[in-house]
Amino acid sequence: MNDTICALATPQGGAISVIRISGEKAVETVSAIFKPRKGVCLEERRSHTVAFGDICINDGEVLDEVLVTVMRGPHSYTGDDSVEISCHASPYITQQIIIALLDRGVRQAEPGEFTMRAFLNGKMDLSRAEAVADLIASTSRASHRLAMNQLKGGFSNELGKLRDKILKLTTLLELELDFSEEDVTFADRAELLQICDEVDSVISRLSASFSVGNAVKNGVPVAIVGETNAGKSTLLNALLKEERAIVSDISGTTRDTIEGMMTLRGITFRFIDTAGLRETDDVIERMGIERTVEQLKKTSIALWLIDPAAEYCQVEEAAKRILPECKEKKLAILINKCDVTRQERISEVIKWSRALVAEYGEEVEWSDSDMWAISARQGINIDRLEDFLVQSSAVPAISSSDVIVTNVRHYEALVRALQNIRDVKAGLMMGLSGDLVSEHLRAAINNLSEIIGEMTTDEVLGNIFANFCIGK
Ligand SMILES: Nc1nc2c(ncn2[C@@H]2O[C@H](COP(=O)(O)OP(=O)(O)OP(=O)(O)O)[C@@H](O)[C@H]2O)c(=O)[nH]1
Ligand SMILES: [Mg+2]
Repeated sequence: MNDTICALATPQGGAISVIRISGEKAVETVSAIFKPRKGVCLEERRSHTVAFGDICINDGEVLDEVLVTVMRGPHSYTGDDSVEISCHASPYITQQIIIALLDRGVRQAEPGEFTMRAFLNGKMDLSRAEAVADLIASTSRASHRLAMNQLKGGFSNELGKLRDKILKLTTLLELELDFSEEDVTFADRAELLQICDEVDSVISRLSASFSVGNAVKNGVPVAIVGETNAGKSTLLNALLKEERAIVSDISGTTRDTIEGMMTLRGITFRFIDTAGLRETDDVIERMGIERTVEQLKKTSIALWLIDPAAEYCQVEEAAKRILPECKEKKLAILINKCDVTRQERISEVIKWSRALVAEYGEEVEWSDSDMWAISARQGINIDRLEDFLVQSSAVPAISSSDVIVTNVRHYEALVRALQNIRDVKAGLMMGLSGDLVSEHLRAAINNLSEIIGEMTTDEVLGNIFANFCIGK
């Protein structure tokens, strides 16, 4: 049986709170504690109407004046009868209303349970349900667009078309199987191969879009690296425009990685400030330095900060650790503290750095114009850095019809489907029999079905919805 659930759907603070109730007994339970000021009781009201009245608990004591919205299933978000109570946002009031509901047999909802019910009731497929969480978490125009496109079903439609194509392949092959006794080859294998190629190219495009989708959703990772005291934490704070990391003139101030997100011209970046690189006997600092190198591996853009007051050997030491990890990454070399450094010295450090990149920076995406002097503390030439970041992010502008994969779960299923389609192609080309080939076709269909949730286990569903907020 579908029991009735409730949750506070709005955060603490603000003027109004919304309590959501959904399930078979939603209307009658709220009706038991709600007295409309005018008109008939809640049970007799039409769907999708709002009633004004009082919440009365403990023998008729008026707790609050509220608005109650009734949405009857199946035309509600969850597909079940649903009620929303908009009350004043006092923690006492919301708590008392929820206690009154629980006393009448309603259960507190799990995170994402309303959306899970919408999925189980067939109101939306799984990839659209996941888009709801992305929409709530969206922080930029691009991440909002991606979530909205997915919610509107763009991705689901594309998957539907793919499945139809694969099903067509299966049918053609099965036809061949049915008549195999008579030694007739119905399916023209050239035609089958062509359909395979079409499917391959669509899945390839979708899975390749994940790198963009992931960057939009989670931010383009940018590591800030360099020797100790170069001013990395100062730069992080300057970029984020807040005092996120501790800055001091003591070498080795930052020991762990510190992250901060910010959006520049519609693109979200995730900046990672790291422990300064130097030889050290300090165990904790050494662990921090190992993390720096690990972080560098995971990012697509690196900012190497150099303190022009450093000795050549210190800069070379940092170069040896940083540059080999920057293969195929965009790199900017920033000569910091230009506010207190003579121009001749800056020119000298620029000359060293150029030579060091030539020596240790094989395959690094870097050109001479990707090196300039800044002052992290005074904010000098930070705008040039912002230009560099936006140009290097490789995140294209996203239109409202683009289908881009943003979810690891979808990406992994697509990669598996692609492998199966490639196995089908190989089988067809080797002239394998239809039944051997169709096994991979069925597997590919299953992979796509996992994404929209036609084939999922309770465990998978539990994991997905556990990441939602309570009340959604
Ligand atoms: N004059 C000047 N000083 C700066 C500038 N940037 C940073 N500093 C100073 O340099 C010192 C070190 O700065 P941090 O930002 O802590 O350096 P860091 O690279 O994070 O150092 P570690 O965490 O120890 O690796 C501090 O005293 C900063 O105020 C700058 O642009 N100009
Ligand atoms: Mg620091």
